Amino acid sequence: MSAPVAAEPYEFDLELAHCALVIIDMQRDFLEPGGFGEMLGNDVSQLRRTIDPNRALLAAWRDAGGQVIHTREGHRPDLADLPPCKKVRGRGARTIGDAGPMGRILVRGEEGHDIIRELYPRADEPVIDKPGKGAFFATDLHAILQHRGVRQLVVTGVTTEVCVNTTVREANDRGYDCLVPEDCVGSYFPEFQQAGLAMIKAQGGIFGWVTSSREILAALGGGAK
Ligand code: TIU
Repeated sequence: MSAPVAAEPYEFDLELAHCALVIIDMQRDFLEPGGFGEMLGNDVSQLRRTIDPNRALLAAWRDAGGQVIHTREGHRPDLADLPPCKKVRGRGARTIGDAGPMGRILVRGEEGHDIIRELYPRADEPVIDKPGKGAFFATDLHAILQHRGVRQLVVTGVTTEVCVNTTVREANDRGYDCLVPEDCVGSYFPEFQQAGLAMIKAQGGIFGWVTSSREILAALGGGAK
């Protein structure tokens, strides 16, 4: 059964039984004051405004019995999966794998790599550790979604124009319909927030649909199954 969600460029027919909420990279190093993101000079408040809407959506989605998947961007402690170009990009004094404000930067198992406590995964919710920007590259996400009969994704998290956009594009090419609630995705750069969302819904929904969490909550409240 599907429930209509008001969206752009047109209504999205949410089938909860075949839809997963995919929360992208809500990690301490990207969102918390004093983390890697802020160390690079970014304004983390631009990302932190997504925490409350994500928390409300996650709670309602769990209550409705929907599937939830979390992702984290990061690398093996031995950095064997870190492309040399990603290591040196930006010419920073400290880069991925080096000691950062919350442990080694973007290394699995370190404090800064973990998901913020407000959106912490439940034990039954898969966490996808991804070495790239997209959640499908070099991960088992597609296999997990296929085994669970998932055809649609609600994609939230950070950042809108980088890991969210890359994941939506990868998902679109693999045959998933993607719905992105604008208040649940964030960018350090307001102009990229706007452009990142505009690119998804342009040309009749070239990569997917854009909505707000309010509309998804309304569909869930209306008994989406
Ligand atoms: N998760 C994610 O978007 N990773 C990034 O590197 N984002 C930036 O905006 N740099």
